[in-house]
Amino acid sequence: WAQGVAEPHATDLPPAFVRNMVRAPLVMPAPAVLQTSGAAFALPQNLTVHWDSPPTPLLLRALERLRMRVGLLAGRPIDFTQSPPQPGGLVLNIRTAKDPAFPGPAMQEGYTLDVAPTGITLTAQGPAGVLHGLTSLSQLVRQELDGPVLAQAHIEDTPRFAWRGLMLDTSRHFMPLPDLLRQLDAMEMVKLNVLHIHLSDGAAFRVESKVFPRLHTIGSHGEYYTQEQIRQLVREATDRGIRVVPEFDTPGHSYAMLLAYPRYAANAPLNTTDRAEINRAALDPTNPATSGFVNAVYAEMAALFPDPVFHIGGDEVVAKQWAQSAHIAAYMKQHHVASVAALQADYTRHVASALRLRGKTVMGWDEVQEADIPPDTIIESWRGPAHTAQATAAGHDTVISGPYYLDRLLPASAYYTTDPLDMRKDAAEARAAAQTTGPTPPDALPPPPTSTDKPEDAPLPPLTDAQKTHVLGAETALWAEVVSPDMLDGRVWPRAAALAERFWSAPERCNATTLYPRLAIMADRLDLLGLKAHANTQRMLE
Ligand code: TNX
Repeated sequence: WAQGVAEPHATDLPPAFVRNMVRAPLVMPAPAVLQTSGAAFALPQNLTVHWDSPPTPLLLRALERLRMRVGLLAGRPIDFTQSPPQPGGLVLNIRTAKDPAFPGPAMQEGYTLDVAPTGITLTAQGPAGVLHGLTSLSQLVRQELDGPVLAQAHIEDTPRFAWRGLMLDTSRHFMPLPDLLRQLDAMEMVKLNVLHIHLSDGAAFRVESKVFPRLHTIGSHGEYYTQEQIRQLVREATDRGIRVVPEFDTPGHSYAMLLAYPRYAANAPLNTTDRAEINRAALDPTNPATSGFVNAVYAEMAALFPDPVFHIGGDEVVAKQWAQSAHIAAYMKQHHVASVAALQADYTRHVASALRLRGKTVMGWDEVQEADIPPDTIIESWRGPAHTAQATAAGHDTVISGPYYLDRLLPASAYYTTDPLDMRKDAAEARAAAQTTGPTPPDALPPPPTSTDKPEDAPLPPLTDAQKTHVLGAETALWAEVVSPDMLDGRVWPRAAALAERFWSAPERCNATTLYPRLAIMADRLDLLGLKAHANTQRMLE
């Protein structure tokens, strides 16, 4: 919005249209199938819950969250009774299978939900499907003048992408644990299932280390998560079906680690306050002790996070940092290392194989694919579709984040209209196209390039079906150079709700025309969960 893009304003829409929209059940992200007659029935004071097989403690906690949320959305408390049903009372039947892959890359998330005055039935493929079904059920509650009602509906639902992430940068600004926990509640509400947490960068290293305590005593400026807090974060995320993928960025973006342990630095001195310098400092990959140090740091950190995926960063190694260092240049010559990229590849292979022995799948920003790396490395594409094309063609599983950087301050619709599989350059091109040709319908391709377009901006050929199978999904990212914790909710929400729909729903289920009124309602719901999702909605709509 900073660029002042013209957007339809919610209040520009016909009032009847908005009213109808609000009266129709709003489940966001849009389910694959939602059938409704528009009818609704009074929400009872008491709901009897019947499980077809004994629920795990995790599912019982999910049910209690549902009870709390329904109470908030309904404006009055509701009681749940475990079976046997009371005569005449409404019964919520929950059927689910066990899913040993929960929570994780292969968890089963599908569910069906039937809501009628004669009873509610939720049938889920596994625990993740139960969580999603309960969330959808809560979104069928609304307040009418004569009391809260439940919309009658039949829902069949399953996500388009298995990886629907939110990346938060806790290095540039520390985000205290309660701020993160609030994001988990909001993520559950919109079915985002991966919290990618950027825990180390030039600015700070944010996790307590028992092996290398200077990492947090020196490297965090006193603001870090204790290991117990990390366990709590993972527990709360797991409860909500959310995976936590940690990132500790090396060999670039490592000033904070080097401040603590300067002997592994490529360049001295390390006494700057210049932000660009802090961003540039890199590890010395030619010091034989460096990868041992990193392996030990990674081993300690990897043990804190049960998810199989561990993100090693790998972005923006500034060639000069290494090439200008006399001893690194001499090493490269002596060992016939042809380029800085090849040097980084050697380093990546080293730390990746150590992580692999610990059962981890390694993930890195798209720079890590500039040389030979193991095929099971997951690539996070942030520099544009060419990198997505390259990674998927090489058989790497890929997560797309470049078009979804929230710190670029684009309006919600500019992010929303960019499909992860669209091979246009990014949301900026989508906006430019919208400005020259009128509003871009969802999923429209950009106009053909004109002669003034730079060649690198030209649309790329679409991904082949084989390449598409390697796109795990996408994530929206908030870099926090200029985002303090008090600004967090307003920067992320409700725009991340729009992207959650883009990542969950099939393109034909995404509707840009109704996006803003729907986001306004979602922001209301998120505020009920304790967020400040409305902090920026006015600006978002401008
Ligand atoms: C580039 S995106 C970075 C981050 C910055 C971001 C925004 C990426 C992998 N690296 O270190 O925070 O730009 O300034």
